Amino acid sequence: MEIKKELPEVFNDFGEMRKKSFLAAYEMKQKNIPFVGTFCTYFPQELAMAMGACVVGLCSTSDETIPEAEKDLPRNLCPLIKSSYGFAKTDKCPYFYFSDLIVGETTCDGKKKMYEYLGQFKPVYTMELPNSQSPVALELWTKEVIKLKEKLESHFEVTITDEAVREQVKIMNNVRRALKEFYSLCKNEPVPMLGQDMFKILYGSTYKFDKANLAGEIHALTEKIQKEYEENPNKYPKAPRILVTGCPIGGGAEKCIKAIEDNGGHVVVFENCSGAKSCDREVDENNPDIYAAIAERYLSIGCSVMTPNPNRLELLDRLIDEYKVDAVVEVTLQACHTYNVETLGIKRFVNEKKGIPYMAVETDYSTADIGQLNTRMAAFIEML
Ligand code: BJ8
Repeated sequence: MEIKKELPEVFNDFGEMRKKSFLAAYEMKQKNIPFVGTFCTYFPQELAMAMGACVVGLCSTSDETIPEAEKDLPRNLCPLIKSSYGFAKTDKCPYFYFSDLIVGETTCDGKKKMYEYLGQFKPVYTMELPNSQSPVALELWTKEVIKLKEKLESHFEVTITDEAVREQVKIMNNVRRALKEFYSLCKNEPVPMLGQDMFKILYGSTYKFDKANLAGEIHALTEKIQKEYEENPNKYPKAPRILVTGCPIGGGAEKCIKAIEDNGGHVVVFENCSGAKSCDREVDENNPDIYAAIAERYLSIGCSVMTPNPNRLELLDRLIDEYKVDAVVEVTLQACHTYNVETLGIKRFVNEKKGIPYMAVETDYSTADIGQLNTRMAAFIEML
């Protein structure tokens, strides 16, 4: 595969992918392709893909529908939850509209309670995600993975074969590897692309529905960036290298990436759900029990809903070393208790174990704090 367009255009195309794919989704609906709407990285998407369904992320990331959501939900709730509920209530999200079934998981308290209300608008199925990664928890989660397969089979009146699941596992592992290879470009110093552009690809690729061809497309893009970098390695001058961690940061919260890079830093890696957290681990294709392999891989995601949450530290530890990170910025959404409480542990780990500076930013999807964000980032980056 060859990418003909110039890089800025490719980045912008991916940046617009959520909107651009509305039409593709509509066309798929016309062909009676089922849609499964999801809100979380813990959703084992290979199962829905194995019945030919399109899996679409429904987490909304704009403050447009928050006032409507606040008529029903508490104001001091995470903006991701309010925004997602607001889009469902006002029927403004085409992906929600197209979804035949919504699958949630018992992650944080706000999200799992929201799923109960989403049932007013769409059929909802909630998987019981344990909040730890112990052997007992894995046993429960493996059963939940099998129960999900059975639910999909009964809801859509289809049969999901083990072979079809294995095939989708291979496809998704290829996508994970390709994305990992892509963002690994930023191990280079100076960087070959901005964090803002890297994020557009990572986030936009989740709205590319043809997963079988996605890995090839990402490979081609990686090669193109690599080639341009070899020709012009100093396009972006050396700058402090920042790792971003914390809550998902699509949409309104992308202002934090911009604030870092407008004030002299480069985001070299994202640990969040739109970044390494979703791609780092693969499903073990050689495990004779493919459902156990899927359960094992998904349960190991290091989200703050887990107690304890050692896998987040393990991933951060590796990324800080591999990407020669100078400082960590943690972005949390207001009223996200699990991530906000975990900031203390992350700060201690980054400062004491890794010996580098750390800053936490609590934000929402509005533009109200952009001035303050810029001031704080400028001061932080100048200190590095
Ligand atoms: S695996 S990060 S997508 S739960 S920000 S709604 S935790 S109050 S989004 Fe998440 Fe899955 Fe974890 Fe990833 Fe609750 Fe926090 Fe809001 Fe959150």
